[in-house]
Amino acid sequence: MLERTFGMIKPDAVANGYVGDILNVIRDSGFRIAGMKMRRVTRPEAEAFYAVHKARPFYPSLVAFMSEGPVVVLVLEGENAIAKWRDAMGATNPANAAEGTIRKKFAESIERNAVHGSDAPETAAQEIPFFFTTAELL
Ligand code: FUP
Repeated sequence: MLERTFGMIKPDAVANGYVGDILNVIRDSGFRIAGMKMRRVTRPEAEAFYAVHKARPFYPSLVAFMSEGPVVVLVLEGENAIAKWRDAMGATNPANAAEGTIRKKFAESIERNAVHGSDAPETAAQEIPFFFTTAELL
């Protein structure tokens, strides 16, 4: 099924100079880039984006990290794009991520883990319009 997913290159990976490397993985995985912008995530945006984790002990630190510097937000299109992007990302904790995955190669830690990807169609349907207007999807 042709799907769209929301992806993000997080502040650690942008600051570490990995934008190009991660875009190369996106190309090699066969995605079409339907939307892409560099911007900052404000603190209120980070709080809202990760509201599902509000009660978790790592939430304040996660919100601070996500708003610390520029990110690249993406809409990736392809067959089974949601699962395919999650596979390319690897496990949340880079220590558990498979060889060759983005997080294995580029993440610093479970928090500073280089990339985000929607985990289900319902999440993608919320996350894409959180960052993109219809006119920005090409
Ligand atoms: P993922 O979908 O792989 O990004 O993982 P989760 O939705 O479980 O977690 C969202 C983000 O919270 C992770 F990307 C990083 C952060 N996190 C922590 O900082 N510590 C944890 O123990 C778990 C998650």
